[in-house]
Amino acid sequence: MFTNRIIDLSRAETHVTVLSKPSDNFINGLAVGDIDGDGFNDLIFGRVAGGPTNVSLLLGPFRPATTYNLASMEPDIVIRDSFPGFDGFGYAIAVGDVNADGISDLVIGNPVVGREGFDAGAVYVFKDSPALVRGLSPSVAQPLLTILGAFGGSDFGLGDGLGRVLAVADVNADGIDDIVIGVPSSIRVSNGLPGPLPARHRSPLVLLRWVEW
Ligand SMILES: [Ca+2]
Ligand SMILES: [Ca+2]
Ligand SMILES: [Ca+2]
Repeated sequence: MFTNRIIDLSRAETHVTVLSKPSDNFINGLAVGDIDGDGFNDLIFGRVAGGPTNVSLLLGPFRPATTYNLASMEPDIVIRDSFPGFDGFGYAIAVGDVNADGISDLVIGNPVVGREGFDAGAVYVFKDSPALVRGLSPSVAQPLLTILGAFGGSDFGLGDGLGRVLAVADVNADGIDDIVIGVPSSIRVSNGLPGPLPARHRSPLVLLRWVEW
């Protein structure tokens, strides 16, 4: 039994390590799930790699005591935003079977997708597809569903920033995974009218359940 144990990564031996290219970076989004339905969990992560952000997948199983160095190998799958030019695709990533077909799906946020000049943000749902299962790399992936955040207007021009925070789980216990979306930048004014200061500041969590998309 571990009690108040501290692990110092500078001294610990990791089971599996994934290294970015020296010129690249991983970004916030990170998730684990069996996207291709082969029974082995896969690793999904957002990254900046010489251009707009993308979401990359390494398909399991992972060999123990192995370093996967992206300086000398490519990820199995790379997904790029279908709205190029907004550099936040993969800021948040979650995995779950949201359409109840038995295979995990990918839910990806891009909080800087703009609408009329404001960071409204968007959340995409990518169904397991033949392209994903075969490990192809669609340069522009077509999501099964796109959820757009609200833009500025009476929200003081901030936009919702949808896609910064995500979770997928069966919240309402109907056996189907639901999508939970945080809206961190949402600012509303009282009675819906613009004013000099927000009368209240709400950061809602939104729950979406599957409805035959
Ligand atoms: Ca897998
Ligand atoms: Ca599914
Ligand atoms: Ca549910």
